[in-house]
Amino acid sequence: MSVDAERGRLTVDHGDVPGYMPPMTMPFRVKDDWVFQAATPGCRISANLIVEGKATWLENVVVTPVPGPAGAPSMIDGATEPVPGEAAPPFSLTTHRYKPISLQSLKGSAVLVTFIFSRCPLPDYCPLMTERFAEIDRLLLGDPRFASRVRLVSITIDPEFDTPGVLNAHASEVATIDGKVPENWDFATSDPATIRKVAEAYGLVYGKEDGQIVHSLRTAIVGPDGTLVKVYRGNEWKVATVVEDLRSTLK
Ligand SMILES: [Cu+2]
Repeated sequence: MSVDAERGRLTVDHGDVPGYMPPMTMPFRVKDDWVFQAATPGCRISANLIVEGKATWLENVVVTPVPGPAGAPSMIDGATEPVPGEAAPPFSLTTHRYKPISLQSLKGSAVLVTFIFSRCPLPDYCPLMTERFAEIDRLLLGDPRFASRVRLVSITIDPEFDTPGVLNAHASEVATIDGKVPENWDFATSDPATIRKVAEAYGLVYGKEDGQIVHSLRTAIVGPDGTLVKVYRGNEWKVATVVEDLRSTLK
């Protein structure tokens, strides 16, 4: 995710380290200087995590570079970290209900936004985001007045495949509460260029590698006035925290 040669650290969005820690985004110390030349945001690395007393670092690092211009588009094109307190990056998309949806049209509601794609094979990535959104919405719906002031939007990063129709089927499969997709939850898509602009404005890094979509995770709360309130990186965030943050956003 980022390279800090000066402090000798790589921030890595990593998978499960079995028996040691769950997937998360965090900085790791690396002792081999060459790594800081080879690694760039968006590249993939594999390494051994060494834990010795209170010191930890990565060893046997292998860097797989970001696909160049000949291959898939670079994953770091334009991704910027959005800033809470500023106006949230706008979007104007089409939902799985074949209706237009824009951040502007959701003014007055707190909006919880995340990025997913229907074919995501990694259980701790998109499927987990969707599971958590369902859990959040289930909690919200227990308090209908609160629920009526919150909108959930899951934006696909695989728009070539995830048409409104595909998202419609996907939502009925994974996002139903009491037998239907809640009214306040939409899955949204658009053309690839529009999606890339929106996703990158929310800090998402993604691209295709060997036909697979490789991506980071971003979930954000937008306040009823369109201000970006919170951005949760990775998948470490808790349902209870988000519900709490939504409540204080609407206070
Ligand atoms: Cu995914």
